[in-house]
Amino acid sequence: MEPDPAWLPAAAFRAVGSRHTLVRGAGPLVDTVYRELAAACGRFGGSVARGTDGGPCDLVLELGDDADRLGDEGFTCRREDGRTTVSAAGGAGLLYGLFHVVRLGEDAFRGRRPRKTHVPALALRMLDHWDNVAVHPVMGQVERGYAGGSLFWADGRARGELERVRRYGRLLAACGINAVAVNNVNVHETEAHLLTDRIGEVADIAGALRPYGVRTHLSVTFAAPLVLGGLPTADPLDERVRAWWTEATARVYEAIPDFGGYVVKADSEGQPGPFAYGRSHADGANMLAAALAPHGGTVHWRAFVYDHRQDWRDRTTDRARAAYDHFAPLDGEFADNAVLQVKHGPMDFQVREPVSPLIGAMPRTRLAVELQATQEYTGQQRHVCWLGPMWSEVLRFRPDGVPVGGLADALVAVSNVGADPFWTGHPLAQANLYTFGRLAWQPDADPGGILDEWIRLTFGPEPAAGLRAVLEGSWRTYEKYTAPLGVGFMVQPGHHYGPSVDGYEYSPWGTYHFADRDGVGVDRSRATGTGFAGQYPKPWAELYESPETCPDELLLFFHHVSYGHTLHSGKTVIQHIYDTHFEGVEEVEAAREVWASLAGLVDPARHARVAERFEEQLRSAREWRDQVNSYFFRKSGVPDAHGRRIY
Ligand code: BDP
Repeated sequence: MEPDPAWLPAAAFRAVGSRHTLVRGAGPLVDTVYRELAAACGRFGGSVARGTDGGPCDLVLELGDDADRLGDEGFTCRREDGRTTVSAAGGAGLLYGLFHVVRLGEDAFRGRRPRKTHVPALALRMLDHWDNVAVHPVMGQVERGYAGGSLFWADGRARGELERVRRYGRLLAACGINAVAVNNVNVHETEAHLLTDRIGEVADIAGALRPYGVRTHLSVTFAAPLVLGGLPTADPLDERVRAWWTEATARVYEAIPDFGGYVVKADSEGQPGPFAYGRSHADGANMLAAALAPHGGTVHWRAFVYDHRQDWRDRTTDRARAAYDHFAPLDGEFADNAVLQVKHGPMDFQVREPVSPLIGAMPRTRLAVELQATQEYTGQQRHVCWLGPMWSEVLRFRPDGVPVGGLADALVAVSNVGADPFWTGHPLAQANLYTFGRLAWQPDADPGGILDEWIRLTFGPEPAAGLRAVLEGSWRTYEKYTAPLGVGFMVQPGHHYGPSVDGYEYSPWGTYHFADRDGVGVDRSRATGTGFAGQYPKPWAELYESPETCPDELLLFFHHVSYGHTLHSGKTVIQHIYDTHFEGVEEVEAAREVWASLAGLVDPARHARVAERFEEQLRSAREWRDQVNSYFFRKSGVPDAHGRRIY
């Protein structure tokens, strides 16, 4: 089956493809711009010329000289005297400018447009693929992947479908993403070799992504000097180890001159790291940073470090504290080309978490904020769950005056893409990828506007209202029928799909809700709990400290309260749980109806795939509702005020 063109169908190019265009400038990405236009003109009857010839034309795309202001990726767009002009200082900027005009469609060619400057707020807008090269016995080809196999790898080898990879790069460029890490952060034996003897396979992928301005990064194992180099140690302060990394990195750059750098998960969930040698995470990161620095590369060092073998009987150990406790004391110790990559929440990509207090706590450290586009905990691409509003809340959150989107150097998402013909399994999950790219470009953008943009580009105008109705509130709907009020988890252990009310309650993972006959939630206050609330600066520390001021949606993340506790909404906790779970299912039913009504307005294959997924979503939502409601009814003994059936 021909892969679905996603948000860049040929039709989106109608406006530019039917115009007369002039492309001025040289370089590989300018060539890409020209090729895109030539293909569009071939389809829609316009023409495209290259060079300085200023003959009659409607659209000019040119390399100008405003490098200081625009950087390599920015561009300006204006329209005067019947001509639309995009100017950029670099080829990447010109390509982004072209996609900007494509997004504007006919509007790009109407009336006057004052010159407007577009520059990405974040320099690095990156996807991390948790793709295994060899099929992992538990995690499969793609860890937490819900879109078929990997685009890059199959059964221990490069998949070799470079044309598909090229098309992927094109999609990414069209929403502003400029970097991809091509293998899993859990680096198993086979994957480790990508760094050395198998770097050629990575170079092929890099070659396919390069024409669209997407740089390639690699996840590496901290133990590489042991595993690949035959050294007796991986101690970051050992000269042999440092020399090994210097050498290995130089060879990577011989194969991939514009290689982006390394991603490292160290001392986390069983991955090796500097702790084994009594060294700090700054020591570890800086060793790799030193190897990368001469080549202009960056190390992304993940802050997801916590004890995954904790004693559930010990109520004082709090996983939420771990990233801050480990890393905040190291502020100022990381090299300039080391970026600390922090998950947006303190736990692990739950449907609702506060923003990680580590974000904002390290002003002298470069920061990447990590989101999860792959829907591990948000319905695994069988449920519709558009994450734009959640991500926007994170990016607008101000730990200490400056919003997260302004503190970060990079925005990273765990990719939700695979070899599936619809790219993301659930065709509507593409909206998450698109929204991620656009928010990374402009973190304060209105997510609703981005959603509309994606819908219009992907589906055209007719089904737009229905699609908006289906997607807009889908994250809150998902939240309603799953774990309540920020308490998190309650999922099936291991694969994390579907409810399991006590699945993680007596496990070593540090993910507890502490429900008993009297109440539910985790006391993370300073006064009586784990002290996590105290990791925030004012006013957040105070706001979260008290159940009276803590926002409802995070109440059970920060506090253990009785079922009769009254929320700001005026409802008791237990009645809120019942009401939201009934509502959530009703909202899925309603969305399914809306989707059904779009048959005929959406191409049949895509319509059928989504319709089929809605059946599963509804089944699963009912299961969540029944198990969560029954669980809390049995714990609390409090009946539903509306007398609805609880099992
Ligand atoms: C968790 C996933 C696990 C990842 C880990 C990570 O369950 O598969 O390896 O995050 O981010 O959410 O490293």
